[in-house]
Amino acid sequence: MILYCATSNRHKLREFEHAAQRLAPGSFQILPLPGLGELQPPPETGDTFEANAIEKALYYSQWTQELVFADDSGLAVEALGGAPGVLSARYAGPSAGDQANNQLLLRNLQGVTHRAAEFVCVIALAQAKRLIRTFRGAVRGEILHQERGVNGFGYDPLFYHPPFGCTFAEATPDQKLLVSHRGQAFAQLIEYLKQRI
Ligand code: ITT
Repeated sequence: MILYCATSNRHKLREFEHAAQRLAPGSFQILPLPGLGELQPPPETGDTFEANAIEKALYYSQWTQELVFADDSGLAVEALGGAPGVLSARYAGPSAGDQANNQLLLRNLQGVTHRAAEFVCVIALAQAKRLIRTFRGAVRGEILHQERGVNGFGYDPLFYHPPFGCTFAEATPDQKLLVSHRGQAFAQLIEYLKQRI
């Protein structure tokens, strides 16, 4: 079964491709939505991950009759009232990269001892401008005082996962998939689709 993934983030796409191979080998083909790069992205003005995931999935599903899914995800830090949250990709500005976002997070947590945080991922599944369902995953951790590891992307080098004893950027892709917000949400999507086939 073909599943079009509507994301401009190549790291997310890679994680979904890997997840499909591991969780349902040979059953699902994860492909980037054709032509997505030429489309104007939707504004993502929602204040929840659900709202933004639905907005993206509905918007991108208008260009195909196949199933399309979109992911809205981010990091919610307790001491910052849930920030950066839905603004995770643009925390340090509209065109900020991972490095600038991570540095701003560290600055905003200077002197803060309570460093609990949660990664959240909501996947919305849609077909031809009709929402089918959403799937949510979350994983808890702590924000370190400096980056560790080179795997993953985004806030992974700062996100320490106590059961692993390392950051998500030090974990292997297989380890991250097992516990991550995206791995959990995607596993629910796969289970849902398996029941429908
Ligand atoms: P699309 O909207 O095109 O999918 P995006 O990167 O803008 O791409 P989001 O709006 O959902 O996607 O923002 C997600 C951001 O949250 C991402 O850029 C990272 O900064 C952070 N993030 C999400 N999942 C992460 C993960 O597994 N590891 C590290 N950071 C993550």
